[in-house]
Amino acid sequence: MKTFDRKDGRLVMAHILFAFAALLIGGIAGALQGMVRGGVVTLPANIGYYELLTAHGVLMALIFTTYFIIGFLYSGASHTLGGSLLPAAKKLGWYGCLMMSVGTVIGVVVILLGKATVLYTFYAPMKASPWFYIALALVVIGSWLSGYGIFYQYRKWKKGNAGKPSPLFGYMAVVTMLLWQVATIGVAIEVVVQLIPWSFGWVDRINVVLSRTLFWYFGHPLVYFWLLPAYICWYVIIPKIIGGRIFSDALARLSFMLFLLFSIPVGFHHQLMEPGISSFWKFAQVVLTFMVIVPSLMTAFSMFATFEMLGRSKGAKGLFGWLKVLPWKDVRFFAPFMGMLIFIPAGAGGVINASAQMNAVVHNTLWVTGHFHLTVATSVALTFFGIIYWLIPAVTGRVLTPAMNRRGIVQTIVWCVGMFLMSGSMHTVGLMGSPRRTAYTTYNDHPDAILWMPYETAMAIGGIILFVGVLLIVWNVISLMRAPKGVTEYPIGEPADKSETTPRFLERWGLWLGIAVALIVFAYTVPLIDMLNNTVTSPGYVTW
Ligand code: HAS
Repeated sequence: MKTFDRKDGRLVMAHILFAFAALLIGGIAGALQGMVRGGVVTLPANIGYYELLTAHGVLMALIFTTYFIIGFLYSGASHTLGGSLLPAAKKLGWYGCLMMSVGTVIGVVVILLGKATVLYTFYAPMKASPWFYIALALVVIGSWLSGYGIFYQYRKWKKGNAGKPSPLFGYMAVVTMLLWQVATIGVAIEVVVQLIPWSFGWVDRINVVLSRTLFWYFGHPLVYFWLLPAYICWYVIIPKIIGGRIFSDALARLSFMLFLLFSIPVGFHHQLMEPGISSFWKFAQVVLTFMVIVPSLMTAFSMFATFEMLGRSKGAKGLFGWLKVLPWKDVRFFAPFMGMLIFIPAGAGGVINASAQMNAVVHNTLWVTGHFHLTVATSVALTFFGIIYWLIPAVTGRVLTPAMNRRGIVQTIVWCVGMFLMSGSMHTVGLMGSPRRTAYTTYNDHPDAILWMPYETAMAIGGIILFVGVLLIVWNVISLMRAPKGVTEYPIGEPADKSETTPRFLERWGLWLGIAVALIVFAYTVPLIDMLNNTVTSPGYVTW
């Protein structure tokens, strides 16, 4: 069994530990803010609800995810693209990590000082301290450096293995980081060209629609930057853990490429209710949004096929006979599987959001908060949690014990119960009109708002249960760091049909990047020209 390079393990662990520290602090902020919103507690006068909401969103959605993803991708690049990281790739990884950490610390301090209560989407014309935007820029630049490290490792592997298709994990890591590089250009322009000069007072006013458009150019592919590493686990790791095979290597690669093509030119589906964008371009981007659903449907098909093939090989009968042969007591499978299962209603919610007429009903309500707690905070987060039970032991030279495995199963169940209560209530009360991004209020005892109250209390109870889930996962991470010494395999699945050749065109990066750029140019050029000609601008506001 190939063991993991221990020096590379340090880089991976630095990212993973930072991610879980962010999860813990973000979880404390989340639990408090959830209890306030549910009317269960009131905060002391010097702590603001929106301040906690900003800390929660930034730490969970931006920091926990980015650190975990980079750590995970580096582990796969090291293991599958040559067995250890090349010195330049490792250096880039460490510089990236350092720069992101400086940015994160500055950002969190500024938020906690109450100088950047602008939520994780930092919409203008709410104006934060310039240091908040500088911190964000550092995080993004740091992540770029890490991305370059992965590209470098991949290029060198390709040079040394001319004519061979790259290992599936390495290929998927490159697509994920490529998507990230292209997507972050939007937010980098927003932060550097618009927000920093404006927050320093070098310019008085800001073009709001332009800034929001640049944000969502980044904000939607951001959700696939979260999702794709979870899909790497589903496609590559899960087949090995369950003792099965990857249904099709080529299908897996094609689905990743389709994400690169279709995940970026769709940001307007977050702005369907906003003025300043013509309905034609909103329609065009909604059509492209429906295209980005296709690779997720391919993933669902592929996962069902993997389970079905395993079932048949073990003599299972009937449509769902495969359910009986899956290793339910193995947390490395159980946690990601619950993520998959929950992605069915979570994804269906996304399809509802993307339908323009229905978006008018749900936009800016708690339904949307419910949607993203099912997608990123359940499907993605549970998959990431499932990964740590083999990743930490593999990269630190330890083994998972049965007690830790059991605690992992309990943690997964706690998470699902908490999320069912919290996200279920958010979806329901959102349909009843309860807005998102608001603190507790009964709107002067308005009869509609009174009807929302029981659901908001249920949300708070769900939030408290989820906080127990955060404590349990942090406990598990610490236990895994202290697990008995030994050798744990880095589980990489094999394709079912090894004779199936992977089409070469799937690795023609110039071609795919060219199509992606063409789609972006199509979807954004005319609307951006309109916005640049738009002279409606706004001064900044500090609303807190
Ligand atoms: Fe979304 C808003 C549309 C997916 C995250 N989304 C958000 C926001 C976030 C977010 C964070 O069109 C809020 C941003 C904010 O703060 O304002 N979303 C979609 C669509 C999809 C989608 C069409 N979203 C995600 C994912 C996210 C995420 C993934 C995070 C990881 N979303 C929207 C829209 C909005 C939005 C609008 C704006 C709303 C508004 O008005 O503000 C699709 O990609 C979903 C496709 C998924 C599927 C499901 C496939 C199922 C699979 C599981 C297979 C299961 C198996 C197990 C094999 C079609 C792959 C089976 C086992 C058995 C036993 C049966």
